[in-house]
Amino acid sequence: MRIDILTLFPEMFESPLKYSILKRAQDEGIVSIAITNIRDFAADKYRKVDDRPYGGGAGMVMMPAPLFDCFEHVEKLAPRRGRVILLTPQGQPFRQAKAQELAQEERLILIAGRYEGFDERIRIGLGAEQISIGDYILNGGELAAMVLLDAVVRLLPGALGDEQSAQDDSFSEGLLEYPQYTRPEVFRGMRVPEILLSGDHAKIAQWRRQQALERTQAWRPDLLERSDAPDE
Ligand code: 6GU
Repeated sequence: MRIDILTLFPEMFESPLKYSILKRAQDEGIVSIAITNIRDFAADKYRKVDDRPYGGGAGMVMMPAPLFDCFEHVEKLAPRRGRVILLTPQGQPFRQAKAQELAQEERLILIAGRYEGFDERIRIGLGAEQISIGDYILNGGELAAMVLLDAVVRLLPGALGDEQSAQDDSFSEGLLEYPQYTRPEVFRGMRVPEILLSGDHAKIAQWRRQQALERTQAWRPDLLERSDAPDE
């Protein structure tokens, strides 16, 4: 997969891309990630990319011209156009199902905005879909783009090394995860549940399933209302 990110703060992406799974996935050619600075496509000598909103009001709005020029440059860097995604609090909520859907694509173009928002003609003219990572306001779309990127790349074949682990994760089945334990058997008076030491794999699977259902009921009952939740 190729992922392009258009941003006014390319340096923000440096560290997250340098570690762990995102680093390894790039080194192994599973994903290729390219960051492009929108400001490089500003037309004037002040490198201006935002302006005051028509109709008045607080804050500044991302101008269409630098973004269109930047986009058209980036589009040509690879053969396929792929999905074009604007990160904005106005977007559809980002969930695991969307991450799985995006992981099937050959190319994504992510656009991270700043200021009060994008000139509406950016969304319309680029035919972009809009994604939000939650119902709160961030200072810009960069962290949201990184969240999306992280969630999608770990689903790409080979990215985790262990194919089972993405399958078992919370949400891949619409439930929270069962509790996990590692050594020692007793820590500060707290014992590992006996069943996990029994070696009875069928019983352990059953117990884990029950735990996952109970915790979801207790902590995230909203997940059980969803259509992808298991019937149990
Ligand atoms: Cl994608 N952008 C901003 N600025 N705030 C957000 C968001 C995105 N998702 C949730 N809050």
